[in-house]
Amino acid sequence: MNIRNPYLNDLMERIVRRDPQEREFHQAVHEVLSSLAPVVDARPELASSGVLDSLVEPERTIKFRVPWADDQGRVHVNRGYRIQFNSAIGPYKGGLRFHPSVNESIIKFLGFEQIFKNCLTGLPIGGAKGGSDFDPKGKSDAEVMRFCQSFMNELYKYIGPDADVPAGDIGVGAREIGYLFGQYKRLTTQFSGAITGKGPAYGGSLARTEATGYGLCYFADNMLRAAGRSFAGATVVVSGSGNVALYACEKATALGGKVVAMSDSEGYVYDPDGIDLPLMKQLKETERRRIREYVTHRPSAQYHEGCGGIWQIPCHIALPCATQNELDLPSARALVANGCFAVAEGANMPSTPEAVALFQEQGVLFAPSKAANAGGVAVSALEMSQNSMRLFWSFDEVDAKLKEIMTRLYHSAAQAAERYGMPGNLVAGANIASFSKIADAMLAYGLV
Ligand code: NDP
Ligand code: 2IT
Repeated sequence: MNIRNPYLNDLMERIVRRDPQEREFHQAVHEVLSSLAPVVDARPELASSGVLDSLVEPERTIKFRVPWADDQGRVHVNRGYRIQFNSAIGPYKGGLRFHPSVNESIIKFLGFEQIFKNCLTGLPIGGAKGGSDFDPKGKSDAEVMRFCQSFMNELYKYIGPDADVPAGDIGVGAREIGYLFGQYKRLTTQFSGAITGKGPAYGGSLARTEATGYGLCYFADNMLRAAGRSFAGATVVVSGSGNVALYACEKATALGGKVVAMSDSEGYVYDPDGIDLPLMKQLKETERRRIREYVTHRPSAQYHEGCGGIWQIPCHIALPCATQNELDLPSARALVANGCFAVAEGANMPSTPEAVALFQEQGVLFAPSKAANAGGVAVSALEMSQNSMRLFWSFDEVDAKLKEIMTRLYHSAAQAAERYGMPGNLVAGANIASFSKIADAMLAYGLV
């Protein structure tokens, strides 16, 4: 789809021509550039200075091989990535994803989104992302440990507390972070805040585990209340059953919602009595099992094969918390037809552009991922602060700061949307609110 500003449209076309296979990256960039037309109209120097041309090109792409041996001694070679996208307002910051679908386009889209998300937190962090096409599923702890150590044998050269600070994402949780940080510490003889999401026993922030899911609900709560709605009494569907989904379920329930469905990559469960969260955590977080096993413990619940069907379940609020492009146009149509009035994205870019357009047309309240899921990286930045100060804050202190950050973030996106004549459009608001600050920092440095 054409972007109405000719400079931005030409830039988009050049990006597609340069790397035609990077579909996810194009999708993320198109959304941002489309929102920026009114800003570039008002400030033509943003086009003539080349700052936007620089913003869409990573500062550095690191791509490396990761050899590791399985428990039978067979050698496997995976591919590792770290894309250090933009350091205009702080050290590179962003998670690592271990999933067989990982490729350069996916890491690039995630790194690009991270620049704006991190800026929106109001904390001094640049944008990056990394990962590997390694699949931790079905691997023993010893195999995961050897993979993580091999991954870090290369990555440690490029990261550090003032340079680049990785964290978790899909397939990278507490176990992987422990192995990665342990190897970083061995290789560098430094105990520093070079990785976040660490265990509380070794420098991790309390509430980091909960932060993305809780932050999502704090953001959604602000958006709902501004429209005279709330979680109270609402039926909620949460896709995924990983870190973000579990704690979104926990906070949505605490705020008065009833979560009736969750999923994994194979299927979904529908529990009309409300998801039994302790059971779900036991199965997915502690025992790493498949979600289908939920129904053997809760016979009143149903299991359905295929994760996409979850959006057919009637709900008032949808929280997609699994992965990119999991919510397409037919799913969006089903949500709208069933009376859904709000969608808040816990995963990164879970709704396709067509789904987002439908929500906006139909007046569904829509919270885009780069704003709504910023709570995770915000608490990561608070972990960096605690590590630098060699201090440790209580759970309640961190949670209070998270709530304040998400509330401020909601208002800055809502106000930017209003200022540019698009009230309620939080997609445009989030992009505009973060872009100006990043662009100003880049302009201040001059052309390099
Ligand atoms: P986890 O690995 O903890 O959980 C991922 C969940 O999504 C699992 O239920 C998984 O199912 C499901 N899933 C993964 N890939 C697919 C797929 N291709 N199709 C369908 N389902 C899939 O990851 P997180 O909870 O950390 O991350 C979820 C999303 O949130 C991602 O988009 C991530 O980028 C984003 N995010 C994460 C943050 C964090 O702090 N962790 C911060 C901000 C955003 P299965 O168990 O079958 O693999
Ligand atoms: O997508 C994300 O914001 C994350 N995976 C969290 C990044 C971080 O550095 O905590």
